[in-house]
Amino acid sequence: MAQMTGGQAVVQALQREGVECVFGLPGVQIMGIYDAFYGQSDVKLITVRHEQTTTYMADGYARVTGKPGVGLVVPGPGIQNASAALGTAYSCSSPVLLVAGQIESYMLGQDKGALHEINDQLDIVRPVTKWCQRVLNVENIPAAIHEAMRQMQTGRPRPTLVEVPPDVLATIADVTLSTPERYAALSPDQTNIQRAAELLATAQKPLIWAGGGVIVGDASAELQTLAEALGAPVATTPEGKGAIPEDHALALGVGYYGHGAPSYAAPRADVILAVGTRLTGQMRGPTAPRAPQRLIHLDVDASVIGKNYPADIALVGHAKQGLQMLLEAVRTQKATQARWPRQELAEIIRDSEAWVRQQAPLQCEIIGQLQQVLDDDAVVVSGITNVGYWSHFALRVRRPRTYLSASYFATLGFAFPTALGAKVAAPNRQVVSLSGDGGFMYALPELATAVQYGINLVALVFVDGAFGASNNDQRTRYQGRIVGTNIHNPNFVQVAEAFGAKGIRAEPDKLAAALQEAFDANRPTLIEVPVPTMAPPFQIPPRGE
Ligand SMILES: Cc1ncc(C[n+]2csc(CCOP(=O)(O)OP(=O)(O)O)c2C)c(N)n1
Ligand SMILES: [Mg+2]
Repeated sequence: MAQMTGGQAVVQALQREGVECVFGLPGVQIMGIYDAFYGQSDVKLITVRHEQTTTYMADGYARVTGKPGVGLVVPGPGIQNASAALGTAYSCSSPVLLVAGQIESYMLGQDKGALHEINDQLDIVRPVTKWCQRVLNVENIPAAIHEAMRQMQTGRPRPTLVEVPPDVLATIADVTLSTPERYAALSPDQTNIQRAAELLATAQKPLIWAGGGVIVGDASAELQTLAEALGAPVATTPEGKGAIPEDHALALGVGYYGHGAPSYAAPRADVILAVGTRLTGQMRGPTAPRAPQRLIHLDVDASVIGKNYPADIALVGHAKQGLQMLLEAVRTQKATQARWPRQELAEIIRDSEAWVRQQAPLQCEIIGQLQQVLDDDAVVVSGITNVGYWSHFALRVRRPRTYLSASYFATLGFAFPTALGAKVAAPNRQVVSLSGDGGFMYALPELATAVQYGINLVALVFVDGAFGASNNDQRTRYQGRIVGTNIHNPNFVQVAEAFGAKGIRAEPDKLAAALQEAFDANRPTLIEVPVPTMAPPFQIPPRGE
């Protein structure tokens, strides 16, 4: 027990739980927390230029490290500004704790229009958090932060929020810090594992769909071993990209909106094992599971099983434990010998690559240039931009936690600020964000943050003078009636330089050299790449539709 202010209790509790860095933006109600960062070096404070970035950075940090990321914002508009990023973290099952201010506790619930007041503020974050709580006593601050950590490290990790009024932050009390814990994983029911193993072992053509849950659950090694034991090809969702090295003979790559090698392989499978994926309803056309295919669904979140597609066998548990148990059970079975001939898989991949090259030649050129200079452990944040979508298919990713997408939230503007957080987590690795000219502008002022804190990432900005996906939609679905989708741009190279960052302009076929120059400079760098407006894969109908 020690005497401290509420603000100090927040920072000390975070430190106890292993938090090394907080991404914040100050304001009167949270100055008690800001003050507690003064004169200590255990927890680093990075101040950004818009609240969305606090939470995007916390998310990028969390996804690269696997540890919770923490943001800090004022109430009302602060929380609202952060909420698109909170929703992104929610859709990506990312452990992000947002610490938020409140109005004075004696003003709560009266809707008198206090500074930054939103009456019942927690109600607006409930749909995008797993758990949220108001703390009204200094003594309860460590327990609330501990519970947030527990929520994010058990079951399906999703964002949490703790709010503390300023008078509570200012109060001095005897505070006992909580002891950090390691939490047990959830194992699926052994009887169901046995049934699943029998089904898999007798399958002619088993296929595995690996989603973000494999990566979040650090189950890549188990996934690969089971795939090898079964001779089962592995399809991934964009969120699961990197769950198996994409140069592995059993790796099919990403299936997305009915495209990619999984769209050729999935219809031929007789038994599908889905792991850590909700099997999105966006699995259009040939990628969607359908009868008489048998579906085994393993997920730590029981509510996603059977939500989009009915499951024959439900396995509720963590991916790592579930896959390990399946492997042990499969090894006791007499496995069917004739599985996917290597030749068949090689042909599927060849056909799929040919389709991608034919549909998206310039995007493939750009992604090929990237691939030339990216290390295996480079982190790529794939934004809501044309090259971002095509990189789901065309970029070879070899490690988990190195390819970050926005999942079903598809949050325009997330790539650059999320990459800033990724670079804080991995300062000695290459970190690259892929943004369009529309999306990059959402967080453009954070170039200042990158320069101020020496966050030496590379931001690629694809400049087509348009909200390209919407513009292409008008060209194709609305008979070329272009309205409100062209955009005026600054000279991005000059903008970068005005911020004190490095700016480079590179044609698509010169991108590798520009990227190398950026990595060698080891400074925050923006590379402007002129491109025409191109078709995104989700605007191309899948085969057979
Ligand atoms: C927050 C949010 N607002 C709007 C959209 C809709 N949207 C999806 S893609 C897109 C255009 C993006 O333009 P740009 O960033 O320039 O990328 P491009 O498509 O041109 O490559 C828009 C407006 C979205 N996904 N998210
Ligand atoms: Mg654009």
